[in-house]
Amino acid sequence: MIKKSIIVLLLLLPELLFSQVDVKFNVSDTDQYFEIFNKNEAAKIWFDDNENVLIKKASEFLSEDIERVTGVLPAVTGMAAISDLGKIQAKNVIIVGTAENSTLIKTLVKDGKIQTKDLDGQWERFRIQTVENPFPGIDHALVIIGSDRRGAAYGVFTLSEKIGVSPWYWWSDVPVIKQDQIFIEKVDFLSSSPKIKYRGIFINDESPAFRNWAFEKFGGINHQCYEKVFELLLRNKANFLWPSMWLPTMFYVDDPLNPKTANDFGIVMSTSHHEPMTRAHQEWEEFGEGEWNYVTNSERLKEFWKGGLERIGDYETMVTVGMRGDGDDAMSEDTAVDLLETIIKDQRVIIEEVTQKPANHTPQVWAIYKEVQDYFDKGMRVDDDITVLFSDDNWGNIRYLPKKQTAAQKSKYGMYYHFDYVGAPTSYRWQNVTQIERVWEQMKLTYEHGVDEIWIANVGDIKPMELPISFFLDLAWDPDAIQASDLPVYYENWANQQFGAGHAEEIAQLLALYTKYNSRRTPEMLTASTYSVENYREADRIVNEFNELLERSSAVYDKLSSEYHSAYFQLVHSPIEMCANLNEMYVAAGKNRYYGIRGAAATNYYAEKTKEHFENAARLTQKYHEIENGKWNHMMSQTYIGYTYWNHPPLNLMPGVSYVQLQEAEVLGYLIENGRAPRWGWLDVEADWDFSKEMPVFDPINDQNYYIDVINRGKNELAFNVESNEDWIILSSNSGVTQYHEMVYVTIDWDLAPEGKAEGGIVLSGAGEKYHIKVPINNHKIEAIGFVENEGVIAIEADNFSRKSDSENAKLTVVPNLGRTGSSIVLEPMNTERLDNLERAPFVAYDFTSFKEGEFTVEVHVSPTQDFKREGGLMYFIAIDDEEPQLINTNRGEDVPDYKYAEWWLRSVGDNIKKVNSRHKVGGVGHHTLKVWLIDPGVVIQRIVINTGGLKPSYLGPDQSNFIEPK
Ligand code: REL
Repeated sequence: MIKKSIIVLLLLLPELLFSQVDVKFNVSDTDQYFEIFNKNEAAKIWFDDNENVLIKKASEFLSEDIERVTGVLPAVTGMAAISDLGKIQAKNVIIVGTAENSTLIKTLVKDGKIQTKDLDGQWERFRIQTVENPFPGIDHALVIIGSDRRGAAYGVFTLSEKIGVSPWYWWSDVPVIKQDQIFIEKVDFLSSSPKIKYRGIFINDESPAFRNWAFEKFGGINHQCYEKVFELLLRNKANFLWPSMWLPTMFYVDDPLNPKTANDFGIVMSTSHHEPMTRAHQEWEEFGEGEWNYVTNSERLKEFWKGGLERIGDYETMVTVGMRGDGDDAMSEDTAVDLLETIIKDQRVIIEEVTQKPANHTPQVWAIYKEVQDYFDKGMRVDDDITVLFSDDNWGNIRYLPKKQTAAQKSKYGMYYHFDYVGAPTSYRWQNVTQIERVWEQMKLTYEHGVDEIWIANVGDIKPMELPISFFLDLAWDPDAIQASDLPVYYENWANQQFGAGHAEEIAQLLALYTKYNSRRTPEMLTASTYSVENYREADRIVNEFNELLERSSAVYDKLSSEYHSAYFQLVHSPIEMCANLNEMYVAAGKNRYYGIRGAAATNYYAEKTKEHFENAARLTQKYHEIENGKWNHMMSQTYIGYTYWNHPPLNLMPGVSYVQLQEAEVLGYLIENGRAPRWGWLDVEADWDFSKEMPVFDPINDQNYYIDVINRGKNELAFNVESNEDWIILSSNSGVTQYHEMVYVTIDWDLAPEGKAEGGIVLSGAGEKYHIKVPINNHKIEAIGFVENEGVIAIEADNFSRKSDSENAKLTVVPNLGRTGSSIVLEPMNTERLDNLERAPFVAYDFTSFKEGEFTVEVHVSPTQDFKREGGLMYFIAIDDEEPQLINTNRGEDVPDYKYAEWWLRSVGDNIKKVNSRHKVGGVGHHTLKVWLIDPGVVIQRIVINTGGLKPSYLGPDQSNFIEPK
């Protein structure tokens, strides 16, 4: 596709940072611009041949990227000597190099054409500058200067993105739009250094998907495979990798060219938290002797580690120090601080011996993962040059953040975060379940607590984690550049980058919503009983939401030009389609059980439905594996249905379903919305069983619509009639014929209804039976304000406050889309010390109306943030009306640490929520105000449920209550 006569200004994050570099694809007044490509002629690309090989690589990537856009491959020349220059005539050249080592660039500095002082000694900065008549015989130059080799590469890839090459062009087949001109506005742009020094990913838990894919496509997880990974990292301005290690993968052993290739790409290699001294876990199995135990086998271990250090040579490496047990386990039952201190001391001696330099000349990291936190908590510290890498709880909740350092303290900190995990309560490995909003909130918290040396995310198989990978690495470049209110824009820019501007807004919403829905409960943890079939129409709501998303996604798919289809399928449509199908399968299985124990013919229908969706799941996997002629075969092969414990099932296992034996003749039965319907309750609904023969109470403010679910209990079709005995009772239908079941909806005509409390009735008849159902109403005249009680509950999304008051030094910020249902509120700045003086604490107030008075329970739904401060818990104050505010600890009862699989933790990460309760005495029917004061950062309020006595079990809670504006 050729785009003509449109000026396209790409505004991509992090290009909010780099927006001064302004690329145009069609201009008339060409003098104002540097010409990268025009009329089949491309600028030439020069670099100094004596520079680090990454400069050559970056120059070649730029040339290939220009070819991707224009179809013409610009010539790339490595200048062996500056004297070569005189021999060349060229109109436009792009010069790529470092300030320190490029003779070309140094000559320009000497000639006073550019200056590079502000790049001296800087980390990964770059300058993009246009220069007139840079050298004799050359008219114009575009100079991309790095403060170091990676800086130069990031400058190149910034330009690549601007001309329309997405970092995901290969990994997700994002098309490159063809242009017949590329110009860049005359510019002198100087980037900042990234705020986080080492930014990277961990390819982990990569079998079967990534591993089988790599073996099929590259013959192994070898340097050809890693070239693609390293390129992806550079394009995302990352520099750091924990390589694939799932047994029996060994980065340094499997392909001796792996480390060299990493070094050529400028990627700093390291090994994961339990693989010290660069040696992959599997290596001990292969080359070690004896036990993995420092008490009994230290000499052999030292030898083994020395071998690791010897092979890294002068490649940039971050050496993992410390020791955990064999594999991802604790080293010993007790926290043996002395032993671990000795181990790290001995490892540093090995580092000095091998490198012949003081230990602090080699970057090192000590990972505080799982039980290692105990060592830190017991006071173990390491030398300042070793980065202390804290971690999340494997489920995206930061476990600990350091206290503010004094001027004399110089500790360096990092963070290890997860988008994928193998472990309790149940592994999550199949789809992206991470909301970028939670990443923003937790990593911003991390950053504002001074953790800025390393950020690394466990990304599983890389695919399908493209979106959170982009976001994590963009945020790591500059966490200050993305505020909560920018998050919707981030989605949009990302969608724009992959699929063009046309549908970016809609695609942004699809991305935001599918990740939200998946974050409610991981696909692996879904069961037939996750969402309530019985209460709040929850199960249907989940299916409807997903199917509506799928419909919207299909509409976009149809509208996008076909070149985008593959990328769109990979990045947007397929996760929606697969997860919609999966959720519908579990809801069908839930209904199978629901109708089964109520003896309805619908049982058999939902058993078949479950199977259809299960079979469809296999088809959808197949579809993914077939795109791009099988380029991504295996990538979605992780099993995900039918977990029976934390580890994945060997094969997908359909949820169990039941069938009922039906008699031939039709039989009438019914169930009432939100009503009690005990198992086997059909025995005789007219008898005095504990069974609802009464609909919930209708009132004019909530103006409810409730259903009667007419069920058939026989094989033959059931014809039924429904009649009401009052003109104010409105039925959605008066008769029907059903094989399985059919809903009849009941509403009230309030103009005709009597005042106050009254009762009408409905008669349901068919197959020789007749049932009487009561319809109670309360046509009250209460003046409602704010959120209105319905069936004993008031549910409020946190961002729908009636008033908000920020204080002088702290404010409440809405994080759009964060949470299971709506948006959330958080306290900023995130390094605020506890605000225990209420006068200084910001608050939100929610108006609501209750139809009762008495003791209410308020459930505040907060994200499962850990007590990262270790100061007794993260707290808020809460009060209704004028009562004394109560101090509530969101971490109360969390005394057993997460990694010991504490009950509180298993529940909170599984549900991705914590419901924190407080009791309140509320006097008077009518208008009240609930106030919440946030006093600790990290408390993320998602929603508030006020239970006046009617709350029923469900996963997400009732929908938000009706809201009445104050007059
Ligand atoms: O998520 C993690 O960090 C761990 O599950 C893994 O690093 C773990 O060590 C596993 O791959 C071990 O084989």
